[in-house]
Amino acid sequence: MPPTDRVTHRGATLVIMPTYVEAENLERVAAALLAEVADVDLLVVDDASPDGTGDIADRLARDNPRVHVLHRAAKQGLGPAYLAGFDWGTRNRYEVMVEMDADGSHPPSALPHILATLAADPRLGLVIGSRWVHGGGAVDWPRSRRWLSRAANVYARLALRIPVRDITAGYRAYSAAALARITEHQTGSRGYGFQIDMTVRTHDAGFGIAEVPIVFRDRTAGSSKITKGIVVEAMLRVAGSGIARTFRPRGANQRQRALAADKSS
Ligand SMILES: Nc1nc2c(ncn2[C@@H]2O[C@H](COP(=O)(O)OP(=O)(O)OP(=O)(O)O)[C@@H](O)[C@H]2O)c(=O)[nH]1
Ligand SMILES: [Mg+2]
Repeated sequence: MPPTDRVTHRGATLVIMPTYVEAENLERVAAALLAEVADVDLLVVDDASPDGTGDIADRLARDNPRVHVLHRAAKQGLGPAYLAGFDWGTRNRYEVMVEMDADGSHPPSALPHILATLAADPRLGLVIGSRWVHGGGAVDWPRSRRWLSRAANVYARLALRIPVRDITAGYRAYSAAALARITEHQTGSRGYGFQIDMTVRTHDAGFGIAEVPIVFRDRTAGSSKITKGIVVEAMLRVAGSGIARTFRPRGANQRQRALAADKSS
């Protein structure tokens, strides 16, 4: 049964948590979030996980009015799950929407800082919980994975010419105004490519982007859904958008930014 639309959430914050086979993690991670940050609601977007994650989400929603669940019929990847979550959040009038993994990698203790940063500057459309700014990091990651993430970010930053240190990060908060501009015609790639594409769209639409440090922890239970295909998809997308941005008419980005600034003033 689709969740009913409500109009009581204008001005509020929704944390969207996509899940696929996270039965070992969801309850603990949701409880930590709701305890740590009093004034956010949680939407779990489950893609028919065969391990009963969706049933756990339903029970959490029954027990706590702050929790909502969107069930989708089959596993379709991270991007489409988030787009469905943003759509639900927009229809329910949330003004800030947060992306957060269900595996415990994203510390809820960092969320107040992320939200305060977004609220403090109306020019910002996106605040990223960043591993690769001063004070951030990834503990218990093997050195090889740390370097892979850093190298991917350097590659993306150079190819896209965007001043963001952690463009693949999955812990981030968007204003509803930015989402309204950037989700149009977004089809949603499966993983890192989605995060990169959304960051580029935010930047090109003229919204500011800030990064605040987070310390990312490797998942301690359940298994990763990241595949080689998702990594290759992201690299190809970066190459494609890098080339497209190179050949865009001079000043196109600046014109778009000026337009956004006009609209928001
Ligand atoms: N709804 C939905 N959620 C997904 C899908 N793929 C991954 N997720 C969820 O998205 C979040 C991130 O996926 P992870 O596998 O943890 O990706 P990651 O954090 O880059 O990889 P690890 O560091 O290995 O955990 C988790 O909460 C997953 O359960 C999907 O196809 N549909
Ligand atoms: Mg993870």
